[in-house]
Amino acid sequence: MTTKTISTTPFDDQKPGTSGLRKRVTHFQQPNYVENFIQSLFDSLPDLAGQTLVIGGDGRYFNDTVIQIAIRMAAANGVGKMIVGQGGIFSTPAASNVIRKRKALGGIVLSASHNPGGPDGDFGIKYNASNGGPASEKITDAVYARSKVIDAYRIVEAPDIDLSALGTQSVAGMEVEIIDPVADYAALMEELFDFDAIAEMFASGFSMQFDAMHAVTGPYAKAILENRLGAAEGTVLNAVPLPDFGEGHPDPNLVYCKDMYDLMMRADAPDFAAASDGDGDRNLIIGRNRFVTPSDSLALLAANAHLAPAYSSGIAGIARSMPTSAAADRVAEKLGIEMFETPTGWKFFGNLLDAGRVTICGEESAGTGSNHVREKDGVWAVLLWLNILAARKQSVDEIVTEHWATYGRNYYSRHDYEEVDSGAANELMADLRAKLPELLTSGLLGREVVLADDFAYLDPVDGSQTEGQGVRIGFADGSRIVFRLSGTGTVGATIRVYLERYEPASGVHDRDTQDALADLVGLADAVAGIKARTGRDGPTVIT
Ligand code: G16
Repeated sequence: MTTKTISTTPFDDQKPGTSGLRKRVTHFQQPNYVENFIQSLFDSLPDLAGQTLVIGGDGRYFNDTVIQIAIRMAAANGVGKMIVGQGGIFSTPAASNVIRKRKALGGIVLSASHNPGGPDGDFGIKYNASNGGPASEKITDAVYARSKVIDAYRIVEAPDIDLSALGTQSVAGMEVEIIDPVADYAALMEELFDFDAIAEMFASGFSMQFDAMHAVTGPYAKAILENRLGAAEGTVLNAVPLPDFGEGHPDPNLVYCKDMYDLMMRADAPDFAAASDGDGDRNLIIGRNRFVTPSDSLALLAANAHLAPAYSSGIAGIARSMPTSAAADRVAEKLGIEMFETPTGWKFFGNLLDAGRVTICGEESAGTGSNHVREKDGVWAVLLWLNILAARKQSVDEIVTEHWATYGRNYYSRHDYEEVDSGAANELMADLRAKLPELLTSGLLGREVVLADDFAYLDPVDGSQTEGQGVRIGFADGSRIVFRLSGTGTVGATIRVYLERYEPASGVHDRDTQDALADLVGLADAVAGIKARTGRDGPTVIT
């Protein structure tokens, strides 16, 4: 088999976003687009020769094609061994676990997360480092810099490997090991949680639904919930991963899981419902008659984590992304542990987790996780919830209501304006930044403004500084509006408006969220002129 060096010319748009490079499938299908990005990655990993890399993805359209290309390129670039999930499958947290367990140099995870798939859908490539976590900006910046000047890539001529056959194959002398993508992950979950208590809860009639959305978590949820924990057959819905997610949108929120939400608001609902996204790192949690916001879920999981064996001696600290509500901060305060506020992007939690400063992390974008891997983890969040429910023997609604009575409630919502004109969105953000000093001195529509800045983060572990992470406007009563542009969209720009109002422990906790935040919605539009600038009547998605 021969190694070929193929001449190429650079693309100018291979800058990884919040979580890797995400584009339309058709964009990735341009000649050399995938090869350029993978070669730029390999060129940015100085210790690649002879090392082990992990590869797999969420099974979306184009997954297999890119795996075959990456394997041939790895062989040509001197990689020692590739570990591949059978069928090309790895959930993002399972890939993180395998990278750590097998002491790989890193891994290539193929996913566009919660974005739709199929020939006209989205695709993505991200790199995770040896700690199992998303590559730091140092690495992604290097990949981008390389992608702008690349003039050749290396690839071997070899037939496709058989992705379905467990065991070892060889590609131009490089070992390729195909492993069960579920086994190691399921074993890890069994170490972390009290499976006996959860199984007993199911045996005594506890009912749940888990919507895998025809995405990657189907095989994981079937193996763990139904086969190991004894949940009724059929608990896992849409369990078979499909290249186009059954034409669905694998984003576990109240828009794309509306049927599940409606079911859970009925008197005859199951006890618990959950869903996960394309690559299995996000989660949606709904109890009978109670939707749990991701920000509240983070706070609740942190406050109750000690009920699970893995966290029984307490948690070291909590981290949340800046736009996530401050509900978890109150838990950290009560527990007397450190609390960190980081920019959006799981990569910013890695150093804190590696340094043992935090145990549990979470984001408003439906992500929670812990130090068991270096990614957010949808199935983990569901299992921790189940462990807590089994230990407390209360309903989700009771647990949430008690939590608010203890800590107060952070009414919270995110309004997204998707696929708006990029120029208009950038101008909106620039104008907001320019207004910040004046807001501090003059307030906004009669409301005193106590915080007006563009969030910057100083990483306490490695001292790196990250600027321009979102405009924050805070009011005297603890309410807050945050504006930022999404780093994961593939068309135009997505403006995210995060709204939060704190109601103390003694206050009213059963108001409708949108009603409770209505004044902030008005203030947000007044200061940013969103409707006038985007021509939209209202948000595309409200979560
Ligand atoms: C990714 C990141 C998360 C981030 C989310 C939304 O999640 O890993 O850290 O919160 O995107 O980012 P943005 O607001 O920039 O769109 P995922 O699940 O899409 O990989």
